Amino acid sequence: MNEQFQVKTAPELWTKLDMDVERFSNVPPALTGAFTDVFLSQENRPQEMSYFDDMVSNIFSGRIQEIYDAQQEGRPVVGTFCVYVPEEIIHAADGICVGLCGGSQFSIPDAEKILPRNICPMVKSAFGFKAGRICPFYQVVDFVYGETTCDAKKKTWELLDEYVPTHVMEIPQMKRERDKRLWVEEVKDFKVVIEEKTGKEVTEAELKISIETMNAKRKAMQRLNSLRHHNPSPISGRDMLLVQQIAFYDIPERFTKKVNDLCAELETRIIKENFVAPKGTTRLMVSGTPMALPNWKVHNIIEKSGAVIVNEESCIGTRYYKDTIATDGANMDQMLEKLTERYMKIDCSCFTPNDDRIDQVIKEFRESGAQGIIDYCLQFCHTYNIEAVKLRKACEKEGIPFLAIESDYSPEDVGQLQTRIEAFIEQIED
Ligand code: BJ8
Repeated sequence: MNEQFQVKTAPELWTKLDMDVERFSNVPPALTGAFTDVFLSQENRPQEMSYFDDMVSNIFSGRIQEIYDAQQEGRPVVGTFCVYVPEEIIHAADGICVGLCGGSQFSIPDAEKILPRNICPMVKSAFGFKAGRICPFYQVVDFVYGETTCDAKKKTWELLDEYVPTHVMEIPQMKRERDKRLWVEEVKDFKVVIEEKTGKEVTEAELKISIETMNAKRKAMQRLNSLRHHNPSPISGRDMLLVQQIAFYDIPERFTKKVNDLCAELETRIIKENFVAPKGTTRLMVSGTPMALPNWKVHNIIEKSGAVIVNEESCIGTRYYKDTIATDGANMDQMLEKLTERYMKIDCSCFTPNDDRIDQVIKEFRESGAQGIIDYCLQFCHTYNIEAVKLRKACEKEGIPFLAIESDYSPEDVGQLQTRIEAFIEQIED
């Protein structure tokens, strides 16, 4: 499959978007190389993965052109950094929502000219893309919507506003009744700002359609995730991660169809006993901080060490799709309340207490048939790092093998991580 894989270029389009075209020209060949190594080196991949491979091939060209064309027709493009920002409302106002979390080392030097070095690489990578004008997604957005989840993010938005109009919504840090009321108010304000920006009032009918569209997307991802739980696995963890990353860049309806097509193929594969990893392969689950495209580092190490990843408890993973929105809201206020209820179930470590997440990790561990958990924390992410202490205790109590790792986007710790992960797999196999 895909022997000619190449990440395509679009210098004319990039020029229109005021990018640093010369510098950015280095990115497509580098991404081609990384993608070939991580994904195309795998054997017996599902045929339907070719759509997602094509999405990567077109990520800086065809997909940007689609977004650009829609923008020219009057549809505003909104960048987001967190799964707490309600995309249903953006979609209902005919806007386009794209996830802008940074998963690349490439933009970090640009960020470190301005930001302190000792903050989360995801925040630095995101900021560096805009500061250096080296990402077409950042250049095509009309404005961005940040949030007050962690300190690194909320203070970076103040600086990012100098480069691109940056709005911020307050996410509560606790889940008491008064916090829930605050969150409903924030979502209502969010709707007003989106309506002002798009020049289009969100009607009940449009919001209902949008909620159903996103529910269908999340259900397709739930279906896919439960199929991959089959033992032996019909799809690799690397391919699952890729699908979950592309969820933040694609047109929702098209993406849902392609995920369902992939599910149908996996169902056939299971019947035909056509698996990606032989029976007896060590099954691991990853939990923790999100892995934004093209952060494939840990998945690549784990699966090249001989294990298969069978679940991601992450915002680029189950936290994004485990819950859907109840559709029985009779009017706008009720619909927004149902929407906020679903969002409040996202158990980000920025909340305190956050014991629901610990329970959820254990639940997903059981459902996925994993044999151990690797908790992944981006460097300097204090909330996930500290929460790993509680998670470790809970895993010890349940007898679940547990490994906590902390990493960034640089290749420097690959050898050390590999040694620790291989030892963890051996410990499970013994
Ligand atoms: S709901 S996980 S997407 S905030 S890793 S930038 S927390 S220092 S990404 Fe997240 Fe929303 Fe929570 Fe999910 Fe800060 Fe930690 Fe970095 Fe993080």
